[in-house]
Amino acid sequence: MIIQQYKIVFAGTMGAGKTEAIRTLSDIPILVTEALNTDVESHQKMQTTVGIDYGEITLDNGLVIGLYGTPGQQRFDFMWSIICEGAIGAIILIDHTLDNSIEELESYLEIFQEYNNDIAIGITHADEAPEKSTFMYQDWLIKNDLYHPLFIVDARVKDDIKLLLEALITSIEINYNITG
Ligand SMILES: Nc1nc2c(ncn2[C@@H]2O[C@H](COP(=O)(O)OP(=O)(O)O)[C@@H](O)[C@H]2O)c(=O)[nH]1
Ligand SMILES: [Mg+2]
Repeated sequence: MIIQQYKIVFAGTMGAGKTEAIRTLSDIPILVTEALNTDVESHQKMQTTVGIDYGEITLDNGLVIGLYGTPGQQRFDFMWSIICEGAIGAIILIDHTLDNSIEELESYLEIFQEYNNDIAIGITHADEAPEKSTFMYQDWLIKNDLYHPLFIVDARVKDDIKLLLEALITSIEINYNITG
């Protein structure tokens, strides 16, 4: 696997659409790598393997960005710091159909803000819970003085995920001017 200089990490609840989003965006067939759990202290089972998705997208300016999907389960959180190392930003996907979707958003933001402050949020599966309002996410962000870009997206729809990625890249560009 060629490790790209620039990487963006996809995180979020299980089934939210991380793998699908990477597949939707990637210019190459996505890869799933196996990572070995060597963190014996917090994880007894030495041989646990976890899947990490990998794809790549070439931006209009020719910049190639590696897209990394993190395992969704909380118990694999030791992996996140490894995957997030050197990432220029993160996309957090939250499944809107979850009863505790706000709490999930809060906890993923809390964790990933430690690694990186460039985060875009995608609320997925909204089509599956039309009776549940999606306004609460923006309200919650404002109430908590957070200004991450947030969109209601479907991970299967390329335009949706591109919008999310572009919002993230814009905020990264403002901070780092990576495209020079
Ligand atoms: N109905 C619906 N399905 C979605 C949406 N986003 C993703 N999916 C589907 O949800 C399933 C789980 O997605 P996946 O990418 O495997 O989730 P992951 O665990 O986050 O990697 C897949 O079948 C996706 O196609 C959405 O907004 N609406
Ligand atoms: Mg997945």
